Amino acid sequence: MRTLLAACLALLLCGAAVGAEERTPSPPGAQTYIISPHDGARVHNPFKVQFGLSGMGVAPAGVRFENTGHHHLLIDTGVPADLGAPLPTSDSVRHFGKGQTETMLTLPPGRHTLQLIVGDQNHVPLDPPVISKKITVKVVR
Ligand SMILES: [Cu+2]
Repeated sequence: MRTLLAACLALLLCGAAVGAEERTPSPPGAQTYIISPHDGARVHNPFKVQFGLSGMGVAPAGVRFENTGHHHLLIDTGVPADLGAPLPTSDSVRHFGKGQTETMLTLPPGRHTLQLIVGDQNHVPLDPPVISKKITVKVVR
């Protein structure tokens, strides 16, 4: 009985410790990519960005459903160093928590980088992370 109690307690403690750092697993082979514009495109404001996802599904933030996530668009910024934390929200890190798969963007003229990263229901990147190639667009006007 004593051993059983100790085992239960250890399990609880370990469970809590793991839970704090646990990230949602991504399905093997899951990929995200920017369908359009293409890398190196010249675009006019406002322009449409279409998000692609394969090997997993899109679900709104707050919804726990296996093998799903929602898109985040990184604008002129890289992937955050800490992938264990929820993605911040800013002009350069935009959340599509309703499950959107495209957006209209208006950016100042010049070169900009765009990249997608999929987050789980709590906006935490999946493990391993599902990140698109970073593309560059040139906003002409
Ligand atoms: Cu999010």
